[in-house]
Amino acid sequence: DEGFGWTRYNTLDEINAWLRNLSVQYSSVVTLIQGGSTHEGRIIYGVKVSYSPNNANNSVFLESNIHARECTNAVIRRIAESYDWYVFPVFNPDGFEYSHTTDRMWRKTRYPHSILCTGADPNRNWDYFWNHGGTSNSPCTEIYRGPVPFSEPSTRSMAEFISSVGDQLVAYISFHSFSQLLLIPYGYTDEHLDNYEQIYQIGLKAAEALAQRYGTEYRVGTVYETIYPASGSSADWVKGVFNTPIVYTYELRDQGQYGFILPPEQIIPTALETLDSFITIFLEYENSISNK
Ligand code: 0X9
Ligand code: ZN
Repeated sequence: DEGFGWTRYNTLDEINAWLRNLSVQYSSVVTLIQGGSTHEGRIIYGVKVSYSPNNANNSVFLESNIHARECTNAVIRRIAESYDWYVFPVFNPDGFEYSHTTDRMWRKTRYPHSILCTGADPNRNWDYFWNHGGTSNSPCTEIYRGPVPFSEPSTRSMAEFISSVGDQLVAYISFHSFSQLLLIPYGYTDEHLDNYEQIYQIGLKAAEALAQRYGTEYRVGTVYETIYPASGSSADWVKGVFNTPIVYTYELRDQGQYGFILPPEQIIPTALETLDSFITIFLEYENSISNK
């Protein structure tokens, strides 16, 4: 066992061990968090990174791998000491483990909703305009929304955790793959947010910064304008319930050549270009509030 690495896809145990090591090695800054739990009894681990007790109301939340097969393994850097960071690399650990051991293309949770088909789509299961389009009530589909909102222990427990810091968040970012998109809420309606234009312009600048490194092209917009309607996502829930100023969903590389099985050589380039866009988002956001 080589332990955690940035040039390959890590297992759940390796990622959790890495989070734990960070919290031991940088104990004055990094705290290990048990955010929630899953149907199969796993704990959903994250870290809180905080350089100053003054940052509490300037917090940023990052989630990835709510869809099991979308191993992103990317992105996280200490770009700023001026925010508190909540980072949850594996939002769906049951699915993630299953994707590594049994079926690489697994997407959903592992909750046995029907005899024939396992799991619900954890990004259709959140309780904000749940069942408002772009979902299915058939347990055998990839977009099964679950029998009721928050039927999945993982989404329900993470919603509880997010609620405990929800009012302190200035940003919430959800990482997915693939398609090279920077998505803006909402996914349940084609009506634009009040400040859509501002968020869109920030998004365009972020996409421009991202493209500058390797030429990777992103499109910016809502799911209605780019892919397909989708209600019950974590991003919609956070935006709708807490009105968090900055909410984006990334669909990382690529555009379908490799799709979910992106070659590991692309992990670091993906992380670096994403970080470029990320820094732009925060700088532009800081500009926009200081000019108000
Ligand atoms: O379908 C999804 O859940 C996401 N695409 S994926 O191919 N990774 O499955 C897009 C969800 C975006 N929804 C919102 N941001 N509302
Ligand atoms: Zn996804």
